[in-house]
Amino acid sequence: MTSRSDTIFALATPPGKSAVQIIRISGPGSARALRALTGYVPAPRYAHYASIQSPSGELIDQALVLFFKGPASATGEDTAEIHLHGSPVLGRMVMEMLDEMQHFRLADPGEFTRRSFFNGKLNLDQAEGIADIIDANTVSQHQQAIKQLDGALSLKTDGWRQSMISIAAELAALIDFADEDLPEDVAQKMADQLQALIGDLELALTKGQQGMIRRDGIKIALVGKPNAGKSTLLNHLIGDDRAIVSPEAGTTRDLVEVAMDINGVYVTLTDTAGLRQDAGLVESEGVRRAIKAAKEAQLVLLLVDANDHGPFATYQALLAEIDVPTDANNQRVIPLLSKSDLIKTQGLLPEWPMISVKDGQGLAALDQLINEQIEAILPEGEAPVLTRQRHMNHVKDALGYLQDACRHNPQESPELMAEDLRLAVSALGRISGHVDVEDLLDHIFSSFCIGK
Ligand SMILES: Nc1nc2c(ncn2[C@@H]2O[C@H](COP(=O)(O)OP(=O)(O)OP(=O)(O)O)[C@@H](O)[C@H]2O)c(=O)[nH]1
Ligand SMILES: [Mg+2]
Repeated sequence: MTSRSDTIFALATPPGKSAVQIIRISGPGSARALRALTGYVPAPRYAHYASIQSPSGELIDQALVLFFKGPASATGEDTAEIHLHGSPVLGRMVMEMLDEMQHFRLADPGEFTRRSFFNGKLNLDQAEGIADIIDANTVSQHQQAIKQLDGALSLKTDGWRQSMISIAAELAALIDFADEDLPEDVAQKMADQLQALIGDLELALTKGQQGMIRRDGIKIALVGKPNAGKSTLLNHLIGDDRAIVSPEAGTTRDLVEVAMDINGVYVTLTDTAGLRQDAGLVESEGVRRAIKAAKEAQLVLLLVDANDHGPFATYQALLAEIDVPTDANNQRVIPLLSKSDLIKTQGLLPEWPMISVKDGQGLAALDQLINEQIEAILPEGEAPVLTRQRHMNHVKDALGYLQDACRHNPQESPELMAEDLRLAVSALGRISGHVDVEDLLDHIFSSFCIGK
């Protein structure tokens, strides 16, 4: 049974040997724990050098201990930190001592942050920001996450909510004075305000696609017929011998995924099985996965062997097979003529980049092309505030209600319009956790690890 009145503890640093490890404690027993371990409770917010002793009085470690009196703490409760030397056995000994104490237990994943939320220290979107900061692999992911922790998303959605609430307040006045003559432009003014809000939400949704891509990383898939040189190119791009290369057609069967940091953007490169119709059972599964990877990628590098008899027809056939729209906003296909060292006539198809991993032709240009594409998918500028599908879903819901609200005439049926606005406000409130949040909590906090 987990209860919010329990005192929880967990290792806040990664397991394993290190210079220092930190055990965090939160709950009403925090002061009691420090007294049991060190013999006293240090003054709040001051670091104290203390001897940690076992229940039988043996010295276990010399440690730094801190006490924070709630509500002035990260979780809003009494909390404590014990900075021990980084020995796993020592960490276990102290945690076992804590576990022996009454109403103490190991924290569930994300439980510290969950308590911060319940005690009003964080909004839900800020809690997600913490998870994203810890998970960030690149500078741009970090920048987006710190903005969210700083409350950029709550600020935006609160602004929208306030605008909707003020329109709803005007509608309430219309309901109260239904029989009186109102200025003619009232309905028009409201329609304009609603349209402006709808425009804002639509723009945020469009930019939110970029926010999600920045958070999850840009996916680049290498696709082509067997033997086109995909694995060779992957190995070159990552500077490592990751994928098997051989003259045999059908070498790559499974997806080979490699994560990279390209100019601060998190990018996953995926090498795929060569596409062909007459593949055997295992290879067909590889082909199925290759097509799926191509559909999920924002950028597809479509390799056609420069020796191919009809490169353009091959390109068309491959395009048809992966069935990826070439003109979609966040999805692009770039044809590449590979193994250009093998053909004598250059400029076969002047508009297609020619590359040869063997003699290096076109590789610098390809790097530049990939950089340009990444910039096109994630343009510089103000970072988007919506970064997760969850945010997008709530904003889409709110948008739907606003569109419904627009269909009513505020003078004829102000109450119906007000109801749609209430629903829109409530949908947006779910982003920061202002309303009806219980059902969302498990989902959000379950992705945290223990000690957060
Ligand atoms: N001359 C030349 N040969 C290349 C080049 N790139 C790859 N090759 C050769 O082409 C053959 C196939 O290369 P891979 O990289 O295995 O091709 P693939 O597209 O991954 O093939 P599958 O995994 O079977 O679909 C190998 O023998 C490579 O050495 C190149 O730029 N020039
Ligand atoms: Mg291969």
